Amino acid sequence: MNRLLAIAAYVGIGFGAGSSTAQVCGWEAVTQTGTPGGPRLNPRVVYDSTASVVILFGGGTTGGYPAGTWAWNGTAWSQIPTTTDPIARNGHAMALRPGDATQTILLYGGERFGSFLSDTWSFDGNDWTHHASAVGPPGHRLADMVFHEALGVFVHFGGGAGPSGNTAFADTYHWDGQFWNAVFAPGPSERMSHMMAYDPIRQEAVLFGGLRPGFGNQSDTWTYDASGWTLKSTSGPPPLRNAAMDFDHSRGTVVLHGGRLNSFAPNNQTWEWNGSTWTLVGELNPIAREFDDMVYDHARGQLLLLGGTVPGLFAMNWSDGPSITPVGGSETADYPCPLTLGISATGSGTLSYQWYKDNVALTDGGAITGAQTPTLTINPTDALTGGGYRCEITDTCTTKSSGTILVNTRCLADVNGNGVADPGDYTAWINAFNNNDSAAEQNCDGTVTPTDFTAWIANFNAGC
Ligand SMILES: [Ca+2]
Ligand SMILES: [Ca+2]
Repeated sequence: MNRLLAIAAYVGIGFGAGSSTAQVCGWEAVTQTGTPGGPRLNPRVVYDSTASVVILFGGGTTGGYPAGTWAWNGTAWSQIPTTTDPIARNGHAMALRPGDATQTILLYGGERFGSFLSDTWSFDGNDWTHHASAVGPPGHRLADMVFHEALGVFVHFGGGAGPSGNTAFADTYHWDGQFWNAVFAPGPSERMSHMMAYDPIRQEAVLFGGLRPGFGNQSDTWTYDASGWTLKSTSGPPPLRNAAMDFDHSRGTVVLHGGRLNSFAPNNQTWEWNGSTWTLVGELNPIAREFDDMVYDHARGQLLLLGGTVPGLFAMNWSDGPSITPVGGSETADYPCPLTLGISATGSGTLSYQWYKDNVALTDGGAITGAQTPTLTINPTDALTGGGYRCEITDTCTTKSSGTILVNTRCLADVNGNGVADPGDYTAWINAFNNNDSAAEQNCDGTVTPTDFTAWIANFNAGC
């Protein structure tokens, strides 16, 4: 009999906000073609919702400052054929105002060969415009900026400048589309290399950490809305600068990765902010990195990480391993008829399977086929077929086991069900046949016909 288990059950993704260290697959390398894939320190990326591409500008390499405005479409990078680009730089502030009619990417400041820039540019998806008369914030490099959807303005905070480059500022500026406006908003201390993201659910900008010259890295979390800055937390990630942070629209949380610790070592942690508390997602080696940037790619539904001290483009995989159906159950093997146990699973990448009986791994051979596939078949079954069966499924994240499927056995020759093959089974078979009772079925074809009598004799001779 071909029996696929029909227990409707589902193993969901098993963590939620506020839990302890969540198990996730982590950052997975994305195959990319095009040139901007190499290491770039302090590049800036934003998501262009009109063209459904990620826009990259700037970043430093050992060879200097790669030029051009680049678009990522999910598989390849291509340079946008602009007529004018801002001069190539790194450590600039860049953010995007979404909306088909209003979309603008705003760029301010940065650094190039030790010079601090204070020019303001906007990009409409096709070309850049230099706002030559705009007088920008005093923090020229390693500031951060978001578009604050609730306030309808770009919000720029902090940054460094000065002769040594290590004079930091605590200034909040709004860009209204034409001018920079200083805002009196007491809040975070002066700093640079901090991280900002906009949280559209809680309608606030989020700021974390950064370097306060003379005081080291900070670990405070602030939010910014119409009432100004609010200190939300002083616990969570360690004191950090140069990390990457953005809002993950698939999770509804702000995600932070990497950065430089006070020890100067790169950080390998990923953290998640739910509006009130930070949760350590995991220490996701081997990509401890700093000077990277992060963006949510709406078209692909992925949080992307790129740039920094490690080459490559990475996407966050929040999975905690395969989902398996069913989670368990019970089954009866009418021996010697075949038994089929089926399992289905979804997960990341190519799945591999391994069936176990009573926690001993099964291999193909003899009566067993499919021991490393979703479907295990035992043909023929016998009195020893009974036991606890389960299947382990491995995806790119981890290995998980199905629940145990308890297999009981029943001897087909024992038609009268008294536990032994005895002469009474002959009479019982005749009665079952005359009544078209399924107990008369002996040759595993699922129907009761006269040929089942020959099969019953064979089954009887094989014994129970
Ligand atoms: Ca019997
Ligand atoms: Ca039959």
